[in-house]
Amino acid sequence: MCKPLVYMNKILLFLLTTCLIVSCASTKSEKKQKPNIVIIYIDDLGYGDVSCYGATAVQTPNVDALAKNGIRFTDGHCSASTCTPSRFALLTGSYAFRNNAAILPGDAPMLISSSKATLASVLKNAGYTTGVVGKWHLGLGDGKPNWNAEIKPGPAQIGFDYSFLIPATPDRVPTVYIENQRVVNFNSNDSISVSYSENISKDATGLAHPEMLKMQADSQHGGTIVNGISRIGFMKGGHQAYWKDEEFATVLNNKATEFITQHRQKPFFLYYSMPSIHVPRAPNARFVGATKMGARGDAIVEMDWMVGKVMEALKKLEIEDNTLVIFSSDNGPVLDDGYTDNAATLIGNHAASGIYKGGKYSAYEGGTRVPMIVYWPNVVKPDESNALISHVDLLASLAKLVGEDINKNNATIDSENMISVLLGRSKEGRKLMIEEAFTTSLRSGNWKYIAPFNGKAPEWLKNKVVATGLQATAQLYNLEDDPKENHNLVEQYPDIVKKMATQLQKIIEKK
Ligand code: NG6
Ligand code: CA
Repeated sequence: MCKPLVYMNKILLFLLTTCLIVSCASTKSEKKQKPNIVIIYIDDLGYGDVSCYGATAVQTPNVDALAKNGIRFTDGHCSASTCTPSRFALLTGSYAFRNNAAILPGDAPMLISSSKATLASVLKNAGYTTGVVGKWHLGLGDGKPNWNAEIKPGPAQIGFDYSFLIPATPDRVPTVYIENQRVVNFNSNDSISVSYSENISKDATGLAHPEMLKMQADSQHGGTIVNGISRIGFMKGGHQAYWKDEEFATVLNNKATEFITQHRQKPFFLYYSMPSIHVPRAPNARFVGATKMGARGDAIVEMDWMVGKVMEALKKLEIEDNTLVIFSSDNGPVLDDGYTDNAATLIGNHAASGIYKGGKYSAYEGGTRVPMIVYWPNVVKPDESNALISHVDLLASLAKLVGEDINKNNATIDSENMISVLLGRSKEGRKLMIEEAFTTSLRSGNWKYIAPFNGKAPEWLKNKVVATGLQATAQLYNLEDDPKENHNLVEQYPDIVKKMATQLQKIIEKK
């Protein structure tokens, strides 16, 4: 062979080998680059409750830092204006009405079937170690859970490798933590039973002994007293396992940061579901008096501290750059939610829903439009986005991010892949989006159609239905001119009403 040809061959061989090495290395590093994912889900935090969304009576520097260096969404929504439906949608990518999901009592069976794809199972399939810390409120066990044994099905059956839970809500029994399906500090000589229909315990109740209470409560919250606070429901036994509400921040943050530390070497997914600022609001003494708004304001400051500590842990472990953090809330704000903690009397000028009307339970924007921030240093550029987006979209979006094909295993029909919106590469959000309250609303651009309310709401909400936007006849608002939803345009735009009612019905009937 002539010399130049041999030479050429050698060069070719060299180039080929280099290409191979480089491509192997890049697949390897791409694999390594699968980001950790942390969803920080706050309970009952309103659009206007943090300073990066306009609050001045309370400062939230840690949340603000996420917003300043990430994307601050201005039309980001939880799926529903109450907790269980919202969380069902967040985890399964399906609207809650498909499963008749409503606010659950603390002894409800597990709501999500283990055959359904969830954020946890999808990310687990993609090689993630998955964990949930904090408020669950999606039911546990089948039938009435046995709190004295392994409690399943639960998070483990829908893809979570690790769980440390407040089983329902801070105001509902059982008032114990559950770690990996077992009650923490369980004492077999003091077995636990729970009832939502009758008092099965000899322990004092708030209704009978208001003098024993740290804060007074309404009659629904007048059940068993735990830690000086009466709860919804009755509980017998489990005294050694009782939580102390004032310790939530530290206990849960320790669990969350332990999980992060333990799994820092491989991609992990943490669903950190903080119980703040849900009632009963009992922030730690360190935060009492942090604002002039009483317990609700102080609980916001405590929540911000919790966020700061999680971020500090990621920084210390040098994994912050490879972690996608999504911060949001499960429903809009509420002031009086059953306890006398002066949230309403001390509110001053603070607008918990920002400029929006309504809050928790409401069909108006304040019900589901919540702070939503996406933070991922060096990947997500600081920006603001007015794209219309719902938490129901996180399943399809995060699946796409980690290269999972959710359509192959029991796909979701509601979740839309919005990953480029989440990462700030596009501002084109959803064309149509449902907001759930005790009725359903449809957003299409700035138009909002609220379907007539069929009268199905809990007894205790009955005197608030008008305030929560639940009306017997349809409503139509143009949020561009009327973000506060004050002018019902049903009469002026019958064609739009008809069109949107049909679109909504079509989505509802989708199979
Ligand atoms: C309601 C409770 C309320 C709160 C809510 C759940 C009454 C009168 N009110 O039933 O205090 O616990 O349920 O909140 O019982 S959520 O954020 O978990 O949806
Ligand atoms: Ca909530």
